[in-house]
Amino acid sequence: MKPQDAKFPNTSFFTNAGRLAALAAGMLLATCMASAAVITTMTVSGGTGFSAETAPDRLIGPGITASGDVTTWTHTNTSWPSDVHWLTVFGSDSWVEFDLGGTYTVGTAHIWNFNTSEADRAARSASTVRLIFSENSTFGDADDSFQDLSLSPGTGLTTYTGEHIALTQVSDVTNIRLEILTNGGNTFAAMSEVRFSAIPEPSSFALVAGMFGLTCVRRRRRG
Ligand SMILES: [Ca+2]
Repeated sequence: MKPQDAKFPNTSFFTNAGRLAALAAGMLLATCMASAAVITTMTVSGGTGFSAETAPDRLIGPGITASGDVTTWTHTNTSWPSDVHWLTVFGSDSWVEFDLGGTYTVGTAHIWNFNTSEADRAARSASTVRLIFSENSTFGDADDSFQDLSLSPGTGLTTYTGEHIALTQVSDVTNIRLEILTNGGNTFAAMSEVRFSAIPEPSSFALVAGMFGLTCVRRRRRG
């Protein structure tokens, strides 16, 4: 018998109640974690620099197989122009801005780099991108913060599941600007799909913490 079992015997009502409370809290925590979901209200605009066939809205829909867990979503490897990739002139036109359609605490960036079957896939894929988080639709003012991400090129395969990068948790975000800082060296830069997931609101965690606290108090009084 372990020491803690001797201190809190299984026959104790409060021990059982505490375990049930802990189990309930754990289930609630799991529910909260599961509620971290891909933001579905997002729209995008930005640099094209080439043609409407490669417009930024290709980053949120065409080519992606959006089913189940976001980390399993795959993107087609079709050559461009095929309406499924965003392709732009690298430099002053290699940026997009996402309007999240609401206010979120953003936890994860989901990025499918340029996943064409063409030979210039790696040269046009983004290598480093800067995400600028804003609490309004204006970029360059005091509320902005940013995080730089390093990316690998798309694999060029239809089984490509992208990269899922945890972000420094930024709250109250309404708009995100993505700038391609470096690519593989080509005149053009391209990406295939970008999504973001929101994390649970702090109030959910406070509720869970409260339940754990109640459990600890009851165990302490009994012990
Ligand atoms: Ca701003």
